[in-house]
Amino acid sequence: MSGGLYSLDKKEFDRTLDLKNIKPYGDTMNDGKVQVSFTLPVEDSEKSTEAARLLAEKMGLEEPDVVCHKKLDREFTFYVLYGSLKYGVDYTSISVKTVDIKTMNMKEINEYIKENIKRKIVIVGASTGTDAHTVGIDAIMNMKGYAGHYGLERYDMIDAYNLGSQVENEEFVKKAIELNADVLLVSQTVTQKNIHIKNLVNLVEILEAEGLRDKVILACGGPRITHELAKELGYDAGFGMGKFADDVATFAVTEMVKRNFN
Ligand code: B12
Repeated sequence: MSGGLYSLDKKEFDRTLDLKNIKPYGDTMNDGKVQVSFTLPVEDSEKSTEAARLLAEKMGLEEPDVVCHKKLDREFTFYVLYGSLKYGVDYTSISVKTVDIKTMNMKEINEYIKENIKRKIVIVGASTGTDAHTVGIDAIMNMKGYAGHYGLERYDMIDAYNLGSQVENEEFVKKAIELNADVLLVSQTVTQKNIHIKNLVNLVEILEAEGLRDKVILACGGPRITHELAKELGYDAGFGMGKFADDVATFAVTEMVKRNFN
């Protein structure tokens, strides 16, 4: 009898796991159980609850249950549904481009800079364009850091300048020149209508026009940024959720040494 991931008596991995058709795990292997939530722009009624259920079926959920429907307003209702996803994916065929580094801690990074670059480095960061989200760039740069990882302002061997949010690309580049930046960090949170792509590309174009692109390490980050996307857009690296100051600092300093920035 199989009781989920491990059978109770043998503590053995569930052999019914099929990596070629991997499905969400709820209670037992391959049950495909997921929870979805969304809002419909209609009143809370039996009819709209049925609409939510039918939508879940169209998403590929078998036997969906509407477990919560809550009126948000006269004409908006919020739903939570559970169901079993029909689809799986071939896990063995997936390959993802990632930043290939072994992250050092703050102390190691400071030592690395002292030994290999032999001077303080300058990092300038901002949330650019119309983007008003500051929490991401603050998490990376602020002295106190985020989730137990000190921000770049705390590093002895780094002069970190956080320009804040809604910084125009032209202004960002002007400041980078003024501060003689080695590393530029861009945070982008809003991706509506692909605004992040236009904005990120625009920055690369300005840097190229100024003849600066090869003279700086350029990295971006945000909840919807991947390393692959960043590379495609002309950045040296991209960092998403769950990445911290030590990740980007490790990348930046090792890249500086690789590219003889000292
Ligand atoms: C707080 C917040 C706001 C606040 C921001 C206040 C502030 N001072 O930052 C306010 C209310 C202003 C706001 C406004 C808006 N917001 Co808002 N907001 C959020 C919210 C709730 C949290 C974002 C956050 O702080 N996350 C915490 C940080 C720590 O996470 P993070 O940014 O991902 O950062 C981590 C990594 O991504 C990475 N990282 C981030 N940047 C960088 C940079 C570098 C260089 C590196 C290395 C790493 C890195 O490191 C961090 C730590 O791991 C999210 C929803 C959510 N729950 O995520 C919506 C959300 C981001 N907002 C959203 C939207 C749509 C808006 C508005 C357009 C709403 C509106 N219609 O007006 C406006 C846009 C305003 C503007 N011009 O930018 C959407 C974005 C959807 C999209 N993909 O485009 C979200 C996802 C909400 C949603 N589900 O719809 N928002």
